[in-house]
Amino acid sequence: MTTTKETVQKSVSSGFKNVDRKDGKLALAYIYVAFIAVFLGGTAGLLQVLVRSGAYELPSFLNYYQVLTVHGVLLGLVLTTFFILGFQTAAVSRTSGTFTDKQRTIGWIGFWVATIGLVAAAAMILTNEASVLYTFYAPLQAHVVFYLGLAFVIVGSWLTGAAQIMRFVQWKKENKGQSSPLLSFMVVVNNFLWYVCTLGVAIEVLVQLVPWSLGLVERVDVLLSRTLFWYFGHALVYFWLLPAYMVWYVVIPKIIGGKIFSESLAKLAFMLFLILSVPVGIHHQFMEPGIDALWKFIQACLTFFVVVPSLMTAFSMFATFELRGRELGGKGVFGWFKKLPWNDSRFLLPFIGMVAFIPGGAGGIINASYQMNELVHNTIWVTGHFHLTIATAVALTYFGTAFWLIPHLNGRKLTKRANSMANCVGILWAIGMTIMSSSMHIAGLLGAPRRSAYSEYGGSEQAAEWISYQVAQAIGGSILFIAILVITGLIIYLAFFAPKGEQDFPVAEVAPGAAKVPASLENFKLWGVIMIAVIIFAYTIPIIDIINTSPVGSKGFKLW
Ligand code: HAS
Repeated sequence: MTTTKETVQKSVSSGFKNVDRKDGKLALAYIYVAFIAVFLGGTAGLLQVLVRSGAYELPSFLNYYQVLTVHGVLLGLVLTTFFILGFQTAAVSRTSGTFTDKQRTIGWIGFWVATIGLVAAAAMILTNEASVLYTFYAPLQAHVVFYLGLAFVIVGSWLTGAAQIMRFVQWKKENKGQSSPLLSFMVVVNNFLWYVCTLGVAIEVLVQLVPWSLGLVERVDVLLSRTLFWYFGHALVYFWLLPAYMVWYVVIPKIIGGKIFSESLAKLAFMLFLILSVPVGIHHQFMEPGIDALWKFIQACLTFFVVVPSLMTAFSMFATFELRGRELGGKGVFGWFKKLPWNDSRFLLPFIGMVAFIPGGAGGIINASYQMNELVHNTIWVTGHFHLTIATAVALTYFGTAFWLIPHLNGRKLTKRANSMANCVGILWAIGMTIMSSSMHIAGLLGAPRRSAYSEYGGSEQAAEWISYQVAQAIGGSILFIAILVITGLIIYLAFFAPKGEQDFPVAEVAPGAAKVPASLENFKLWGVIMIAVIIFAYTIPIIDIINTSPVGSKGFKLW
C-alpha cells in the first residue's frame, strides 16, 4: 500500500511528466469503453441515415427508434461520460500527481458502477424495452432497468469525479498559497458542474420515472419531468464541451510550441461556465406551454451570457495561434496561420473542431433567440447544430486527444503512420460532417422534422423537398462511418500493437512574467454560492408554477 507521502514524492521526482501506470489503467478502462461506444453508436448512425434516405429498410428485428436510441445513448451519453472520466483522471494525475490507493480505489468503484449501469441500460435498449431516445422524455415509458442503469452510470461518475477532486484538494493542501495547476482546476470545475446538474435528472429518474415505470404511480407530470431533464440537459452539453476546452487551453499551446495565453482568462471562463450552465435549460422548452413567457425570456438572456466564456475562448485561441505563428516568423495579417503544425494530428483534429464550432456556436445563438427557435425547434436543423458542436468540435478534440493519450498511458508511441491515419480521420470527418450537417440545417429550415423515420407524409409536396437533403445526409453519414472504421482500427493499433516507447502528455506553461491568478478566481466557495443563487433565481418560480398548475399527469406510452 503506497502512503500519501510516498506517492507525492514519487510524483514530484518525476515532475508529474508521466501519468502513473496505475492511474493510467483506470483512465484507459474508461477510454476503451468510450471507443466501443463510438463504433457501435456510429454503426447505428449509419443505419439511420440510410433509412432516412428512403433507400434502405431495417430488418424486421430492429426498429428505427430503437436504433436512434442506441445512437443517442452510446454517443451522447456513453462516449462522452466515459471519455471525460478517463481523460480527467489522466489530467489530474498528470498535473496534481499520482492518486493515492484510496483515491484510485474510489475511481475504480465508480468505473464498475457506471459500467454495470451501462450494460443494464444497453440490454433494455437491445431487447426493445427502452426505445425512448437519449432524452427519455415521458410519457414514453421505458423498462425500469433502463432508468436504473442510467442512474448507476451517474452514481459511478460521481465516485470517479470525487476521486479526482480528492487528489486536487490534496495538492492544494500540500502547496498552500500557490495557484493551482490549470488542468486540474478545470477538471474540478467540470466535476462541480456535473454534480449540481445531475441532481435534476437524478430527481426526475428516482422520484418520477422509476415509481411510474414500476406501476407504483399511474401518471407522471410530463412538464415537470422535462424541466428537470433540461435543468440537467443543457449543463450536460457544457460538461461535454469543457474537456475539449481543457485541451484547447492547455494542451494545444504546448503542441504548437507556444504558451498559455492567459491563465486568469482561462480560469475565469471556466468559473463563468460553472455559474451559467445550469440556469438556461428552459431554452430547450421555449415552445412548451405551461412555462411563463417571463421565465423563458430570463433564461434566454442567461443563455446569451453563457456564450461569453466561449467568445473568450475563441479570443484566447486566436491569440495563442497568432503569437506563436509570429514568433516563428509569420508576416502580414494571416502569415502566422501558415506556421501552425498542420501535419500533427494532435493539433489538426482539435483545430478542425474549433473551426466547426464557429457555425455550431452561431447556430446555438439562433436557437436561443426565441422567435427564431419557433422556426427551427423540433426540426432537423437542431440535429445539424449538435452534430457541429458535440459531434465535431467536441468529438474531434476527444479523438485527436485519444490518439496520443492512449499510447502515453500504455507506454507506446503514436507513430508517423498512425499520425497520418489520424489526419485522414480529421479530413474525412470534416468532409462527411460538412455534407451531413449542412443538409440537416437546410432541410430543417424547409421544415423537415427531427426524431423521425423516413416518410413521404402521404405524398406531401413539402416533404418531397426534403428527400434530396436526406440523400445528402446519407452520403455524409457514410463518409463519417468510414472515418469511424479508421478510428476503431487506430484505437486497436494504439492499444495493442503500436511500438513501445514514450509519448508525451503535452501541458503548456504560462507565459513568463504573467500576472499571478487573482485568489478570487480560485475561490470555489464564492463561485459555488453565486451558482446556487442564480439557479434558485432562474428555477424556483417556474418549478413552483409547474407543480401548482400542471394538469393531471400522463399514463405511460410504448409506441414501438
Ligand atoms: Fe446547443 C440544442 C443553444 C452550444 C449541444 N444543443 C442542442 C442540442 C444539443 C446541443 C445536443 O437555445 C439538442 C438537444 C435535444 O436533443 O433536444 N447551444 C446553444 C448555445 C450554445 C450551444 C447558445 N450546444 C452547444 C454545445 C453543445 C450543444 C457546445 C454540445 C457540446 N442548443 C441551443 C438551444 C437548443 C440547443 C437553444 C435548443 C434547440 C431546440 O429548439 O430544441 C453556445 O454555447 C454556443 C457558443 C459558441 C460560440 C462559438 C465560439 C467559437 C470557438 C471556436 C474558435 C475557433 C478558432 C479557430 C480559434 C460562440 C470557441 C479559428 C480558425 C479559423 C481559421 C477560423
